[in-house]
Amino acid sequence: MEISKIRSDWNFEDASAIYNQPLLTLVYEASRIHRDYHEPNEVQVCTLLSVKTGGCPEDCGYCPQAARYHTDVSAQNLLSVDEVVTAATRAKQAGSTRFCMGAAWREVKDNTDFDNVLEMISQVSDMGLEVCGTLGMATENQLQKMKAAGLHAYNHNVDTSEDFYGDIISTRNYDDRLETLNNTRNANVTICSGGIIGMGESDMDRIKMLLTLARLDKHPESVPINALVSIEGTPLENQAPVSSWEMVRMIATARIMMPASMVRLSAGRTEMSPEAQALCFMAGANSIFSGDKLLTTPNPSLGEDEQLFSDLGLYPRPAYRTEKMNCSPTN
Ligand code: SAM
Ligand code: DTB
Ligand code: SF4
Repeated sequence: MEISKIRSDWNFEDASAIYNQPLLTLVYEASRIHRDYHEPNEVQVCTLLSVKTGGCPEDCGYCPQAARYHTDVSAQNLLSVDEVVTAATRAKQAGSTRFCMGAAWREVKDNTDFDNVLEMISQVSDMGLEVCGTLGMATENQLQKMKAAGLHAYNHNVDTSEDFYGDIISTRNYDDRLETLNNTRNANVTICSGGIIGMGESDMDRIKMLLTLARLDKHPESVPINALVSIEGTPLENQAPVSSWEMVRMIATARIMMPASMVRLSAGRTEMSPEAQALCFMAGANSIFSGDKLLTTPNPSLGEDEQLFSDLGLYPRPAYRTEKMNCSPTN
């Protein structure tokens, strides 16, 4: 069968028809496309580290790190370069090939904290890890500096549809988000952008979010799909948990629409059975975060994930395999 093409001309009807298929038909199609572009038994293991926690001025309704909500997270200053290198060394020893540093900032500022982050990027990149940063809004110039320091990817999630965005966040708008993604592309840093399900959005919002990403001239090289981790003290504290079927549906649709991208099964795995996670891998997820903490919330333990990999016969993906991928449309 002919290999599926990479397209940026998706419309709502196309995306909706894919998303609304019976689940097993959807997973079958996603799995077939997954095999055209990826090794089906290879899953990248990534580690997150919050290098600057809490005290954020933004009002993202899901986030435990927003200063205005009363959550268990207390604000901390930027970690030292040594602390970050120690964490990255541990992550590498535990099998991670990608290391993502998160900061609870609205935007990157040109100050000494940023100089320190550049040094962190440089040292972690010298260890052979793919370095990803998620530091809020950033200019092209700042991204160029991070690129020169060794940054491989910048994570900046669109989170949901443009229509629903204002229900979740009021301190910035969708265009701000898209601008940073554009700056990332222009600085030649790979894009990591996805979203969260379970915030009260409709199926239409989920489809529109994937359309925003899949209609970019070049698809994001990396698409994290998160289930909301509902946090006491945030406006979304009482959201009903998403079912695993919804994660599978979202992952499969992302895989079909963005065949060459890494689709990352991100937050929410503590609530998923091994069987449900296996179905996510079948549907095209090829990355997880490992270690018992995401940024501030719990994640399955290393031991549980080793068991999962062993039961399913999965093996970790080496760093920098993205060079082989091309997320641009084929004609
Ligand atoms: N401050 C930066 C920003 O917002 O871009 C970077 C860090 S922020 C914590 C990174 C991403 O984590 C958010 O865009 C959101 O998608 C995800 N996130 C935050 N809190 C979450 C939660 N409670 N459940 C699921 N995902 C969450
Ligand atoms: C992404 O999409 N998910 C990760 C990463 N990008 C930065 C973060 C999930 C955070 C979950 C909430 C927390 O641990 O604070
Ligand atoms: Fe949380 Fe990032 Fe929003 Fe700040 S900008 S509240 S850290 S998601």
